[in-house]
Formats: sequence, C-alpha cells, structure tokens
Amino acid sequence: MDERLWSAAAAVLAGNDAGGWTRAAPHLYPHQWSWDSAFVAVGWAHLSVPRALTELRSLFAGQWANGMVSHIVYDPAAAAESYFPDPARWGTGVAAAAPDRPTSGICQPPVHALALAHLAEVADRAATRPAGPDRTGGARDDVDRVDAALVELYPKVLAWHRYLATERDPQGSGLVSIYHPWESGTDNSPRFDAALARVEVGDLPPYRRRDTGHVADPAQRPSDAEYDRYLWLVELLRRAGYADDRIAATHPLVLKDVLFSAILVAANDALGRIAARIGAPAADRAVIAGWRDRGRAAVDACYDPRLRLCLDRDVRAGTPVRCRTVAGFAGLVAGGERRSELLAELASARFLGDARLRWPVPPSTSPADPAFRPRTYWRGPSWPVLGWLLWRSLGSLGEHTAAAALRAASLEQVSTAGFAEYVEPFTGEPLGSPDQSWTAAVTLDWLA
Ligand code: 9YW
Repeated sequence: MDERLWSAAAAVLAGNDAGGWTRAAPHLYPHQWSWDSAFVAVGWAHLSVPRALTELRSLFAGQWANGMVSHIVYDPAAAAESYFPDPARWGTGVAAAAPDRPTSGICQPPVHALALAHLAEVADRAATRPAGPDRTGGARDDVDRVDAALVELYPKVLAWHRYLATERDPQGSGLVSIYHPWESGTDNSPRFDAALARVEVGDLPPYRRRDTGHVADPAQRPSDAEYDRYLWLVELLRRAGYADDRIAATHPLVLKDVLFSAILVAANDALGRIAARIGAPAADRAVIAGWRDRGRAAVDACYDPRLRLCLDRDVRAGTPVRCRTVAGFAGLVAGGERRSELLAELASARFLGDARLRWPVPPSTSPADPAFRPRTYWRGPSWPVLGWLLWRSLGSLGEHTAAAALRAASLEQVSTAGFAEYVEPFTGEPLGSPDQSWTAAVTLDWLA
C-alpha cells in the first residue's frame, strides 16, 4: 500500500468535505454533483462508512418527486458567482416535481446503486477481517448502519431507476434518452457534435461563463459556441416545464446514450443484490431484473462491428453516432455478449495500445478519431474516474489480468499527475481542476 498516496487522497476528500456532502472540486465545482457524489461515496467508504452513507443521503434529499436525481444539488451558502448556471437559470420552480432545495433540472448517469452495493461489500469485508477489538466492534456497527441505510435508500433508488426506465425510455427500448450533453457526464465529447450542431440558438438571455476562469487555458474547455447551445437547451427545458413528455415530443437534442444506459444495467444488477439483501418484495426484484436484462440486450444491439464499439443513437437524426470514444466500451460496463470484440478494441492501437500514451489508461476520445484533441476536456484527455468504471467492469466480468493492468497504470498516473480532473494522455500533464474529489475517491478504492 502506498501510504503517501493514500493520505494525499484522503486529504483531498477531507478538504472538499462540506459537511454532509462533498464539493466535486474545491473552486471549479463548489456544489454536489450527482454521479461525482456516488464515486465519492465509494472513496469515503474506505475512510468512514457513516460519512459515505451521508453523502448519498444528502444527494437523495434533493431527489425530484418523479424520481429524478438531479445532476447538481446546489449549496445555497456558496457565493452566487462561484458557478454558472446557477439555480435561477434552471428555474426549476416551473416543474411540479422539483424539490424545495435548489437543484438543476437534468440528471447524470445512475452510479448510485453501484456505490451503495460497494459500501455494503466494504462494510461486510471489514466486519469479517480479523482486527483489533475496537475495530471489529466498529465494523459490525458499520454493517448495521449500512443495512439501515439500504432499507431507507432502496425505495428512492428504485424510484430513480423507474424514472429512467419509463420517463426516459417511453418506448421500453432498454436505452435511456438524454436531453443535454451535461446529462451524459461527458459534455463536450464528439458524441454530441452532430446533434449539437443542429441546435439553433434562439433568444438566449445573456450569461457569463465561470468555468473558463478556473483553468489555465480556456481552450481546454468547451467552446463558447458549444456553451451557447448548452444554455439554449437549458432554456428550452425550462420552457417545457421539465416535463418529460413535452421534452420527448419537442426537444431538438435527444440521444439514446449508450454509456448511461450501460451504467443503468450495472446499477440494476447492484440494486437487485440490494433488494435481495433487504428482503424486498419478489415483484420488485422481477421488475429490476427485467430492466437489467432489457438494457443489456439493448446495449449489445448498439454494437457496431466496423468500429468494434457500442454507439449512441441520435433520436432526432435517426442514426447511430459514429465516433470512437470511451463510451464505446459500454458493452463491458453492461456485461453483454460483445466482450471479446470490445476487449480487443480496448487493447488495440486505437485505445490502450497506442504507443504514444504515457500510461495505458483509456483516453476519453480515441487518438484515432478525427475529433481527438489531447488537451481538450472530453475530446482526448483521460479521466481517472472512467478508468475506475472500466476497471470495475473488467473485474466483474472476471477479466482479472486486464483489470490489474488498468489499476496499476491508473495508480501510476495519479501518483504522477495528482488528483487532476483530467490528464493529457501523451504527456501526463494534469489538466482542469486540481484536487478533484472523484479522482481522489477512486484512488482510495484502487489502493484499498
Ligand atoms: C459541469 C463535476 C462535473 C462532472 C462532469 C464533468 C464536468 C462540467 O464536471 O461537468 O459544469 O458540470 O464533465 O461529468 O460531473 O465534476
């Protein structure tokens, strides 16, 4: 165990701890982001199980009445100018389902059930490990705390997955519709270029970006033209009252997001295990297993044999989105039938086998894709948190050699580049925010 790296990662979480929730990053992201907080709980689990549970509880306190877990739960105490868009811009008061506390009006990938199942495993392991008397007692208490939290959070997570399986998939296709690149968690990925290019910006109220003020080089961030479209999409969602049926009928950008859908498959698998653990009704368990199986088959059907990747579907254009990004490995996350092809593509010179990579960790966009930009956000840099997601998926599939190699490379990366938000894949230069919470959190899990 690398004690120095462990302490440094723990210090990042402690530094970003705002009490019952964790800032995604100290300055750039001073609120609670949905999928960040799930990864963050995975890290907290190794420092304090109760603190990890609090993270998820506080996120779900901002859950919408329709089940949606919004992508940002705002800290009302943070300075108004610290982050844009602010709650006023979202104007979620137009939505009957919105909660009292300030949130955004969209969501992010549902990593939460994975985090909860992980917490239960960490607590179980600690309770069965031979240890000093005080530690064993504490660990048993942690198992009880986890079990109580599972009973409390299970209906909330079930409502969240039900929202995704119904409102976001009225066709019952097994694939989740997203309305905004921010919902994917990979905002300026080339996956959204064509769909975004078709969005015609209307009478957009003026705004000032805040993100570019926090990074050394604004060229690393989405362009102003992209940002205008992001804000215009927010405007349209607000005008539609955040009503899914209206949005599905009228919104200009609707994508069946293959990675989001695959994460939901893995999350339903985890939720099924949680349901069994707490003795949830058999009818629930059958529904959850149905969502999982339907989603897995649908992700498999997104596989493109020419690119050897799973592709999103642009609903408005009626076409698959043909680009080479890390989202293409969705089939590994969902655990479907295309495992050997996807593993071969992952190892190929288009991804981990590119000899120019400083470490064999997945670049967000393949260097072989025409849209690749090594320093620009989701267009090339590697994001340690996605390495963790793939590592976890490989482990679940029993691909232990590939998983161990990815873990070792990822640890070398964070040891050198620190807990950066994203990293230039060839030089290893840390980019974006330093001390990003989820990068520190997954490091703790890799080390544990
Ligand atoms: C934004 C917080 C978020 C992540 C996203 C990532 C970035 C920009 O930062 O989004 O302003 O929301 O793309 O996945 O949740 O870390």
